[in-house]
Amino acid sequence: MGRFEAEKAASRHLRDQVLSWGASLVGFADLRGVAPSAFSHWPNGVCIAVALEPMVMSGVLDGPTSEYYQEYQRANRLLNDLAERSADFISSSGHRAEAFPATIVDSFPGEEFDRTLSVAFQHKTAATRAGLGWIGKSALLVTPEYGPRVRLATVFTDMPLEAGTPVTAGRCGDCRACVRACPAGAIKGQEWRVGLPRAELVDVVACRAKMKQLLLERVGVEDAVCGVCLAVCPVGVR
Ligand code: B12
Repeated sequence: MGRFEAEKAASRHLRDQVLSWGASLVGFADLRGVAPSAFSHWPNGVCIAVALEPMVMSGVLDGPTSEYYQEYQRANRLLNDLAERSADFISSSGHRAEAFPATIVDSFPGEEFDRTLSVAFQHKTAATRAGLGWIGKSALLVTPEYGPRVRLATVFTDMPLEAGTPVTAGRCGDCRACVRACPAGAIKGQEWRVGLPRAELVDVVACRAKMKQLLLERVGVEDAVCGVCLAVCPVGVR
């Protein structure tokens, strides 16, 4: 078997494993020149997506519900487990790997996070590089299969993998469903392309403030979770 055939077979094997453990979508990203310096020694990323329950999401059309808040936590737990298992699986095949979890609330540098509303690596970058979907007007990853109703995690690795075809522009067209529905009025309505600053898509400060208010009012929990822009997207609705 030649190098490319071996890479292809190993990629297929890894994807099948992670899907069999409960992932909804698995893609491989060439991250060279894209990952920030703290991760630039990793050439590749495995992007793992877990789809959110359609029944739960259909209840989120005008704000967060306690069912959605539980679903959000379930997806995070499953993703963090899948990312760890994938890293272990890759390591056992003789390569190096590091899981970057779905949400890393405990290790967020509090004040710096409050100021930037950014973390060290964006899962959506790995996802578009893996070809799993595009960035919507909502600034969310939109997959053809599930729309934006997926949560994500990434595994960095030096394992040679067959990378997907990068997606570099949005495909929302005339649709403005998320722009109209956002309870914070935070989504500006721009079509995404690689390099477009986040601020041109979404007012993240307004989004976070509204999410906190709505979750407290409707669910009685102090956190920042909403989900309306996920729920109203028409892509991938079955
Ligand atoms: C901080 C944060 C927030 C902040 C800021 C949001 C934001 N857009 O940055 C606040 C609190 C407002 C927030 C809100 C929400 N969040 Co949030 N959040 C994060 C977190 C922890 C870090 C994001 C970050 O660093 N942002 C910095 C900016 C610069 O990047 P970005 O917008 O995330 O991504 C940009 C790049 O990836 C770039 N990009 C894409 N492809 C490429 C390719 C190349 C080559 C380059 C250079 C760039 C590039 O385009 C993106 C669009 O701006 C991520 C988890 C993670 N580690 O990724 C979750 C995450 C983005 N959130 C998520 C979700 C679902 C939400 C909410 C719906 C809340 C909820 N759970 O109900 C809302 C939606 C807000 C919105 N419409 O953007 C999901 C998104 C899933 C998806 N389908 O895309 C993530 C990925 C969590 C997860 N593990 O799944 N969030």
